[in-house]
Amino acid sequence: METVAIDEINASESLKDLDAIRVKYIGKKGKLTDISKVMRHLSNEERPQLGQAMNQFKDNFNTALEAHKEKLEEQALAEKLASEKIDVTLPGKQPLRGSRHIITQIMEEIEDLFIGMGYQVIEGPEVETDSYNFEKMNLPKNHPARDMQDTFYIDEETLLRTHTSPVQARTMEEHDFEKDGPLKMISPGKVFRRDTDDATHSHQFHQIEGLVVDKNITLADLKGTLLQFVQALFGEDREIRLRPSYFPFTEPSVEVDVSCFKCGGEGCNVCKQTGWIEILGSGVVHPDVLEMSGIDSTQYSGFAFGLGQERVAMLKYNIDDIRHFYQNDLRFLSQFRGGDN
Ligand code: FA5
Repeated sequence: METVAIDEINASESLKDLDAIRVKYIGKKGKLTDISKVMRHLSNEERPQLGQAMNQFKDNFNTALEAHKEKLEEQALAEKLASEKIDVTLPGKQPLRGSRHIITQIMEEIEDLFIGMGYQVIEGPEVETDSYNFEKMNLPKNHPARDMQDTFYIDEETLLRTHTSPVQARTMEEHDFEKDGPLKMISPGKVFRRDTDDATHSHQFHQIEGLVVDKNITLADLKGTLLQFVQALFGEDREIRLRPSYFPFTEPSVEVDVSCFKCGGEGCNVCKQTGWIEILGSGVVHPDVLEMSGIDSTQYSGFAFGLGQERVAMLKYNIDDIRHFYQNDLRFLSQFRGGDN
């Protein structure tokens, strides 16, 4: 029986078959159990001989079984490894990488520029009071110039700020010239106007406010600062032009134009044949604005400016429609990866 059993073991091709052979021979109802049943009919001399033979069989059977089981397991593992082989030379799946939005990039570029000139970056609230947004900017209630900025009101005294200029008043009120020295700050952020959306207007957009207050600050300081800013952002060969304008919070007020980046001033379709493109509003801070924020206008003077970030980005990258910035179309956004490549 032993030879037959061991042949069966060695011929079996799976762990399942092997287990069936084990049950058949040494299982509870197996052949060995059958043989042991004859034990009681044997003589006292024969019984130990049979017992010994059965133990011998069991030992040899188990040894053969274990050895074959190990072989089958090794085979199964080898087959599994072969079928699951990974080809590491296959190109991997490229994960989609995001980058900062173009408006954020422009904002950070402008912030870096002004930080380099010694300015602080200060943020203000987007939900603002009528007092900071208008009154402290020299626009009392019912002043006709309020119509220049159509407004989202929350209640009579609360609104979504229409420009970043209220941060001027907030900063001036807190500023202590004795302790802090000259005031030099920029303030980037979201602003809101009840404007109809078109290619150059959005009801929500971004501005950067700039404010410098100290003794003897003049329009010449404004011009020098903005020339440096424009040349750093648009190129060394850019020039600026100041045009008279009106803002209730600056006197005099000026619109600032930059020489056209496409034609260099000769006139083309981008600058509408004028050679110049408008980029921001600015001026010398109105003495009443200084006084309303607790600054003595007989001793101190200042300049301020406010530029639209979308407009700057449109000019810098020749983008024809402001709505591209907000539509989250990756075909547009992925063209401006900046330092995020
Ligand atoms: C102002 O908002 C003034 N607070 C700027 C200022 C600050 C003047 C300090 C003097 C001193 P204005 O309404 O012109 O000004 O807006 C400034 C810039 O915001 C514009 O030049 C333009 O670039 C941008 N802008 C205005 N309205 C929109 C709009 N609806 N969508 C996109 N950009 C706009």
